[in-house]
Parts: sequence; structure tokens; C-alpha cells
Amino acid sequence: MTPLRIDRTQVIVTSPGRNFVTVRIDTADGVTGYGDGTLNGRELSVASYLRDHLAPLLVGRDAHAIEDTWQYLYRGSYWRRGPVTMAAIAAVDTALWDIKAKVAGLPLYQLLGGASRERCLVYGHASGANLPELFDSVRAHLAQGFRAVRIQTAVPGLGSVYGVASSPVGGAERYDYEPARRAAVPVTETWETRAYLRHLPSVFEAVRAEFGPELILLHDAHHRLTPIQAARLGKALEPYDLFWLEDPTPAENQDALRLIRQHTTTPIAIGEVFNTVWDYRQLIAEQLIDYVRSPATHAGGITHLRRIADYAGMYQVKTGMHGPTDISPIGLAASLHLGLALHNFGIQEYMVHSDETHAVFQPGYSFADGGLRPADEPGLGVALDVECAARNPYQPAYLPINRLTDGTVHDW
Ligand code: CS2
Ligand code: MG
Repeated sequence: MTPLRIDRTQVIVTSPGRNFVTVRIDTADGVTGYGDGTLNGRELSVASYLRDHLAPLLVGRDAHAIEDTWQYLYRGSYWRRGPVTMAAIAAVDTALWDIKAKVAGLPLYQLLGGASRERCLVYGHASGANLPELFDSVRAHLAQGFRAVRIQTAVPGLGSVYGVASSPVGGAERYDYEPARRAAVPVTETWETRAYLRHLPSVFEAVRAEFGPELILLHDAHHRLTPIQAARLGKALEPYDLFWLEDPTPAENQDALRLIRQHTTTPIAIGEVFNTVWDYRQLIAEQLIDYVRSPATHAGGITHLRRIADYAGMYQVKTGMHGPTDISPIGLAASLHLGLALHNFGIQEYMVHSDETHAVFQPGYSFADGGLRPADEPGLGVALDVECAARNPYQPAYLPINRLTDGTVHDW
């Protein structure tokens, strides 16, 4: 087969409401592919990795040789794994899959085994500073057609905490929460676990009483609990039948999940900060989790995320790919194409990008009946307006730092 020579690789850093890192690969035959390498708060590190170290290696390579390119970039750097490396490789990998599908004249999922379902079930982000606001937010998501919602609330006595939208949530078109604040240094948030543990079960009791047993409910503990605190929360939430409790405890300590499993049957989702299959090995092999969270953007692209999903599938662990607004529409589309094809797809996070973001990235995926379906056009099905991207230059923005009430730094 005639090679499809890579002619040019561009790294586009743009900030339509928030920062994104996009790779554009053009072949000598004029086929263009896009990939997402956004890493919230560390975008310039990924951009430099791509621009200074990977782009020069790609010129003249065969764009069709996706596996060889993945192995060349992963093993060739010597220094393996890690969020920056794997986001950079992901951006190149996704762009090459986009090109291959465009040349084949097929939507990408057709190259990954074809559709295993009509659409990918998604969950939206419902939140509120108090129960009335939270209920309004849930109703707004139900009115938009969501069948699954993540529930995040303020904690009495604490100020701004993770996951509570800043805009008026009642009837809002979208969940308006961008944790990475545009500033030269991160803002500080305050946390107190005992207040959170006292409060949260009553919130889910109220949500179940208001919306009934059918609605799919999820919650993100965002890495903040000790193992025994996470075990206690999982047990306390069992009566409310959560689809999953996410990131209950920092998962570098994978033995911690053994303790949690001994105390609760609430399903566990972990992995949005993981970036290779090796990060999951113990958690999957010991059945310590129920969902893997990595998206294509942070786990080496479609090539490697598929390996993670297939390993998970051997243990009846399903996917729950990360889909916040700091994954671009290109990254979301990549996850959707793979998710549509996978047998062990579980659920896709869908935070809904802003109009500003959609001025730069025009996705072809469609939302209906509580799910997303990728575009049926050749490739990923996302267009990028490079002129509009250029009109939105990078602005420093960082995720908050979390401190306990005594001032000790804590997981955010
Ligand atoms: C969160 C993310 O969506 C989630 O599950 O954990 O929004 C996370 O806070 C951001 O991606 C951080 O940039
Ligand atoms: Mg999360």
C-alpha cells in the first residue's frame, strides 16, 4: 500500500473560554487529522512536548502506520507514562485515526468494529449550593433529555467547593463550572471532610425522595477521602443506589480500594488521572473497581484506551470515560467513537461545552434520548476554525489548591 506521508504537524493552543491544545496533522496528499492533547493547567507542557519533541519526528512518516507510530513515540522517549507524555501521544494518535478514517471514507467507529449500540448513554453535571438549587439543576437536565446526572453540592460551613456551578443553575442551558480559574496562580479552596460526610447522605436521600428510584445518579468524591472515610461514605450511600461513587480516595494507593470493597457494594469509578493500562492493573485484576475513567485524550489516544478497555472487559469492568469541558470536542468525539464500538461501554461524561468553545470546534456528534452518537461523516466528525482559534490566544489558568481548615494542603 502506498504510504501516506505526513507533511506537517501543527500545535494549536487556543482559549475560547478555556485553554485547549490541539494537534493538526496534514499529509502530503492533503488529508488533515485533528487530535486533542489538553491537560488542564499544564497545557503549555503538552504543547512544548508536541512542538519541540514529537512534531519533528513525524515528518515523512506514513500516517497509516498508527501502531508503529504509537510504539515509536512511547518507547522511543525512554521516559514512559505520565500525564504530559500520554496526552501528547494521544493527540498524535487521535489525529492519525482521524486521517485513516477520512481516507477510508468511514466514520471512525466503523474502523473500531462498528456500532455496538444506537448511542452512548451520557451523564450531565447537576449541582446546587442548596437543595432547591440542586433540584432545579436536576430538572433542567431532565428537561434537556438527560437520563443520568452527577450530583454535587456545597457543604454547609464551607465556601466554594468542587463541582458546584457558579451560574444560576435553574433552567441554565449548561452546567457553568470551569474549575481552572484564569490567573497567574491557583486560587485556594477550603475543605472539611467530616462536614461533607455528615451532609452528603441527606442530599441523596432528598434527591431520591424528589426524583424517584429510576433516575441514574452519580457522585464524584474527587480524591478527598481516606480509605475508611470512603468506605463509610460508600456504605452510607447504598440505600440511594448510585451508579457509581467516583475517585473516593487517591488511587496511587491501590490497596486502599481493598478496604473500601470490604465495606460497601456502591460501585466505584477511578482513573481520570490515570494514563496507561499499567495504572489500572491491580484495580482491575482484583475487581476493586467497576468503571475505568480514562478518556482518549489522557490515555495515549484511541490506540491505548482500547487496550485499557479490553483489559477491563476481561473482568467485567466497564468504561466511564471522562468528559469535562477541559477535554475538547475533538477529545470527546474520539472517546465517543471508541465508546460506540466497545462491548463493555458503561457511560460517557458529558459536561456540554460553551458556545465560545463551539465557535472554534464544531462537533458533529448529536444528543438524543439521553445519549450521544458520533457523527456518521468520515473521520472523527469535528471541524476546527483555525482563524477563530487564533483569535483566542492562551491565557494562564490553574486548577484550585485545596486546604483543610487548619491550612494543611489537601487533594483538590
Ligand atoms: C472531574 C473533572 O468531571 C470530573 O469527573 O473530576 O471535572 C476534573 O475536576 C477536571 O477535569 C479537572 O480539570
Ligand atoms: Mg472526576
